[in-house]
Amino acid sequence: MNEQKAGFIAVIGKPNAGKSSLLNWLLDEKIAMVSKKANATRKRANAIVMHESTQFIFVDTPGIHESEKLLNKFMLDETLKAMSDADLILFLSPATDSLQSYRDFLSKEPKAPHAVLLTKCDKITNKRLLEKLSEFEPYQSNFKAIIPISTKHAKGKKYLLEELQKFIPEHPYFYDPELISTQMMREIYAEQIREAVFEFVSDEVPYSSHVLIDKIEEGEKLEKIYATIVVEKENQKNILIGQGGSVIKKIGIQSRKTIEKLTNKKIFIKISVNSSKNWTKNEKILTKLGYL
Ligand SMILES: Nc1nc2c(ncn2[C@@H]2O[C@H](COP(=O)(O)OP(=O)(O)OP(=O)(O)O)[C@@H](O)[C@H]2O)c(=O)[nH]1
Ligand SMILES: [Mg+2]
Repeated sequence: MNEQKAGFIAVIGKPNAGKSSLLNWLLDEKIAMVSKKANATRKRANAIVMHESTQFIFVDTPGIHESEKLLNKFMLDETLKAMSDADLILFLSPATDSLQSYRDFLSKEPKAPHAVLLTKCDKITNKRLLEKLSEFEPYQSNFKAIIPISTKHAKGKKYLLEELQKFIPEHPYFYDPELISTQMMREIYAEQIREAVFEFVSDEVPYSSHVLIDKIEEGEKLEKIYATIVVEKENQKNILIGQGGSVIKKIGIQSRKTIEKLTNKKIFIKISVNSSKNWTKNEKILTKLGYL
């Protein structure tokens, strides 16, 4: 038998680059929330992926961006921590974007070696892909590898893992190889509800929302989830509930469906909405909610 290898890969890139989609794609499971809107991910989350005798721990991070809000500072901090703990940094650059975010990343002088993952390659032609690869050529002394992918297709996963395997050190497995994530189920449930909030509510409301899982009741046939969405203002609460409860109903239905798929169980969800004044700027509340 081959020696066991195990290591951490930090998944980095600007908001909307496709980081959370990559984790879900690698696992064939939807554990991380994905949204068309930027800045969806708040906390580090991970996906444990086994390939031959290698255990990869992919660490999802919030997109790199600068802002004054305390919550956003926390998000940046999460990303920097993941980068410094990694054996390899995977820098995600959408094939449709310019190289500016990559240059910004290089200017931060990352401590660990990195590979570039060109994401969303289904959106461009082969000709454009070749041009894109040549745009990266001047930087080839900086990166260890450059790999084009698309999470819209199943193919490419094995090739990616084989390439990444080269950068993982010999080390006994960190986790039971049966595990797919070290996140608790309640965190994963909260993420699915947050994803639905991003889908059905616009403007600042999703960014002002935090989901608390108050209680989970596990029955033999049915699992009951009781959650609260905390927003910053009374009017945001009204938007989230919607006329006659229409919006919160949609959020409930969609998150129930995704959680049912994930758990293969029948799910009942009850979501309440509360407002807590300016929680994204309040140190005490951020601490209570587990961000600080
Ligand atoms: N066409 C296409 N779209 C993709 C691909 N990967 C991700 N997307 C879309 O890009 C958007 C952003 O994806 P996310 O995975 O949420 O991006 P992220 O980098 O985690 O974003 P933040 O958490 O906000 O930093 C979503 O609408 C995805 O469906 C891909 O390979 N092809
Ligand atoms: Mg994300």
